[in-house]
This record gives sequence, C-alpha cells and structure tokens, in this order.
Amino acid sequence: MNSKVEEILNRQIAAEASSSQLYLSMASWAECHGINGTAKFLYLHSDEEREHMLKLVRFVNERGGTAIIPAIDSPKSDFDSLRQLFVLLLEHEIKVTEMINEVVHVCLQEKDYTTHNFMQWFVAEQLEEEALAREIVDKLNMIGDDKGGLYLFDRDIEMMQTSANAPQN
Ligand code: OFO
Repeated sequence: MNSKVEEILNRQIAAEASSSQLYLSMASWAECHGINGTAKFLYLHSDEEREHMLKLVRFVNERGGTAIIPAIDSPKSDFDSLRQLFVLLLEHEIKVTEMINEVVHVCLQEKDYTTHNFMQWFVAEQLEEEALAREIVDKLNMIGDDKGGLYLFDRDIEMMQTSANAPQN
C-alpha cells in the first residue's frame, strides 16, 4: 500500500476511534442526567463510529498495509447543556469531514484510485451525519430552555435514525 495513503488512513482510524469515545462519553453524561432518549441515540452513534474505525482497519490490512490501533485521550465528559453537547458534536463532525476530504485528496495525489473509491462511502456518510447534527442543533435552538420542549425532544430523538439503526437496503 502507498505509504502516504497508509499514513493518512491510520490517522483516520485514530479519528474514528476518538469519535466513538467522545460519543460514548456524551451518551454516558446524558444517561446520568436522565436524558435517556438522547443517551440511546448517542450510544448507537458511538457504536457506529467504532464500525467506521473497523472498516478502515480491515481495509488497510487487507491491502497489505498495517493498521495501527491507537491510544485514545480521555474525551470531554461534562457538558453545560444538551445544546452545548450537540453543538460540540456538530463541530466534531465538521472536523471529521475535513479529515475525510484530506484522505480523498491524498488518494488522488498518489493516484490510489482503489482507496479513493473505498473512501466515497465515508464522504456520503459524513454528509448524512453533518445534516443530522445540524437538524438537531436547529431544533435545540428553537426549543431554548423550554422544559416541555426538551422533554419532547428527548422522546423524539430516540426515533431519529443514525445510519447504525437505519433499515438496511
Ligand atoms: Fe465516522 O462518521 Fe462521523 O465522525
């Protein structure tokens, strides 16, 4: 495997692992605060990020590279509000999208069209995840501090689909 592509894919493996830990930490915070619908949504989201990491690990190894399993720093574990949590989640997803774009860029530079093709799944996934996070932040901006609104939000988010629990076609 091309060494520059291998290096940036390993950087992405670490990023997906950190995303998974961050969302796990957010899920745990929500659960401790009795925001159970949100906790369920975030636990699933954390699992989904771990799946992304595994997808990359297997791809790197199958193509003759060596996947590096990273050490992960402790993620942020306290949040001022549900809104702050989701604003951070959206910012995090935007950062990950930039990283995915960088991987795609290196693939093109190195003429690695197989990895470029493989990465298109991640490009589409980021688009979906960013859109969903934006929708959630918009909802929370509308609700503000209204307790009834927050109660309904927490009930509804349980039904919101991340691609992890979306029906497969
Ligand atoms: Fe890995 O999908 Fe978002 O971060």
